[in-house]
Amino acid sequence: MELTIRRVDDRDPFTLLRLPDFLKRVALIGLAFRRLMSFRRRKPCMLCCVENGIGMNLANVIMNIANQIAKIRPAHPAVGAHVTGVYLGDPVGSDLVQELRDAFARYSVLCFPGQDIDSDDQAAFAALFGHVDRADADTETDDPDRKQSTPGVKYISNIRKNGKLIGSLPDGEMHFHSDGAHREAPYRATTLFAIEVPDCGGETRFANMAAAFEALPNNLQARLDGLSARHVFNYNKTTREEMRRGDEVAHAVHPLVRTHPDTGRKSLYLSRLMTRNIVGMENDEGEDLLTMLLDHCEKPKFVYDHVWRPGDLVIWDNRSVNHARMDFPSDQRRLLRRYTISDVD
Ligand SMILES: O=C(O)CCC(=O)C(=O)O
Ligand SMILES: [Fe+2]
Repeated sequence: MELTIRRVDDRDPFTLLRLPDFLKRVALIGLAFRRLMSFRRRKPCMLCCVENGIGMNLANVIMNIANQIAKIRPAHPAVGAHVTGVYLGDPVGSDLVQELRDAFARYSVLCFPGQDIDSDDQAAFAALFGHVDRADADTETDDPDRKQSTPGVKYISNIRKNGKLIGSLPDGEMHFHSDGAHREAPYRATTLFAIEVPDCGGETRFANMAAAFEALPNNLQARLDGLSARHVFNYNKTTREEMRRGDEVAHAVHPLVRTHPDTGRKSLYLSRLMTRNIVGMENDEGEDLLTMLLDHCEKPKFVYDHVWRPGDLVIWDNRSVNHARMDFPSDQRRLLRRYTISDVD
């Protein structure tokens, strides 16, 4: 099913051609204005008089008119959608924000292809969905996220300069997980912007944990609701087997079934990489239950594999999806820019 929202697709002139003449003209004026606004933002001194002259209210009205067509197309029957016709290097018109939030609640993963954005643009986009994390590097804490963070932005990359990694989570396969499950307050959402991607492999996989919960028999749902699980994390470990070995540095306990605050849907909150055990079931029975649930929620019917192209901006909801990464050749460069989003205090 396709949801149409108002926004001009300036990357697809044929979309414009399908509009009635009047709307085409309005859209083109809006498009030109948006370009002007974008230029003004990058060269503020030269064009500030234009902004003052027109006034921000009028600017917003014109941009909203220009937001004629954006298409949101499901990426997979269970999870994810592609959003085209939205250029995130420009200010997003006010009426579009709610539509994007609604789409985010509905699809859990949104991909905006063909973006040309800097880190400020990405942070501004992330701020539409919550509080953008700006944690300072802090070497005293146990939390590996805080140790790794520069203020806000983080790079996911296997690129090495003078033998030293320029980013985190560098190489190969990474098992399913939910960002920040090892923290008392996990991350609400994560954004990744693709700068360099390998020719093959390195897809990010998204599993709809609400659909996985809903597909379980009622008696099992009732049994799980009320249980909790312990989650661990260490940035140097990307598979369950590695994570189970030795000295995890950070952990937290959360309910095994969570209710999404925006949709009211219940979902499973456990993952192959991070969930060490179900609390009170540190025996074979608990391990069997965990293994069964992990296999269940990774079934293809719940999972969308995102094939990256440079310029893709993806946001996902850690409250309703797990994500993983497929293996990729070690001699190919991969570089993505990341911001996480937390609940607003
Ligand atoms: O590299 C990827 O595709 C995903 C990395 C990841 O898990 C993350 O950024 O949270
Ligand atoms: Fe992650």
